[in-house]
Amino acid sequence: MTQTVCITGATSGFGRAAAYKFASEGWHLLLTGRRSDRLEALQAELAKQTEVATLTLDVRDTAACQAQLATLPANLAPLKTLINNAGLALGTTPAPQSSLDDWHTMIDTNIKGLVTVTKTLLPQLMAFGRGASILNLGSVAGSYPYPGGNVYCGTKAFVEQFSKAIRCDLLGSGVRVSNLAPGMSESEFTLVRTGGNQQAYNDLYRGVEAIQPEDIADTLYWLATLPPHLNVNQLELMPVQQAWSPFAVQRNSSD
Ligand code: NDP
Ligand code: 8X3
Repeated sequence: MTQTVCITGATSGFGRAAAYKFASEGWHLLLTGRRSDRLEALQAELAKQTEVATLTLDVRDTAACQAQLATLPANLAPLKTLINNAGLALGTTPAPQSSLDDWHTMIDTNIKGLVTVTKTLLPQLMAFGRGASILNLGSVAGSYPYPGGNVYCGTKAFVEQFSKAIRCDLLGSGVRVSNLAPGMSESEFTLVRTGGNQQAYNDLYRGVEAIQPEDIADTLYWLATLPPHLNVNQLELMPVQQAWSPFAVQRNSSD
């Protein structure tokens, strides 16, 4: 039977690597993102291996998501797996210095966009039933706060809890839901977060063997192809070279 995966944010990083992985395993692909030039290049490359459709789609555009995702091209139906990957962090500054516009963009993309795509594709995933999956990209930021993480951490906490809560609603449908929560990973994510600061990117990854997009692609593929009676609720991945720090304590200078 045809196996089709829809990947949001396929133009870069995890999503792009997942497109290559699923294509190499013979899955059909529906790839979305805002950068149409990258989608066209991906389609030209991957159509040599499998059926590929691309949609230039901003997940913040609810009407466009509903119009374009409600019905899949015939050669892609039925949809087995949705990878809710499109997302971003903007800024690393403490809350008082952060931009409210950036906060809203993260909420609109990581929360509202993910919810819109999920709601729109849910009927198709439920029609597939047993074996279907929704794989959400959370983050360690959803569980462990850090300075400057403010709204980004909040959006990923939402993704974790939303993933678990809709599992309750989908009980009996056969549709699985997983929250994949990676730690430090090397991708354009850091350039987006820092406004294109290549020095910040180099400094972050210097001397660290970070998670690579291909590691996440392999994990997503493993999740999507688990036996249909198994649901991984939550999966956290970190580089071996990353761990937690002690709590910060603010002491009174007079004591
Ligand atoms: P990248 O920046 O490499 O990729 C992000 C993708 O999201 C791009 O394809 C981008 O496509 C897409 N995207 C962003 N905004 C929108 C939007 N409004 N509409 C549609 N697509 C959008 O980052 P990663 O691959 O590293 O990140 C992927 C996911 O994993 C994100 O949700 C991120 O929060 C999460 N994550 C990342 C970690 C990391 O350290 N890198 C660790 C843990 C989780 P385009 O610009 O073409 O629209
Ligand atoms: C990305 C990982 O630690 O930069 O979600 O927030 S982190």
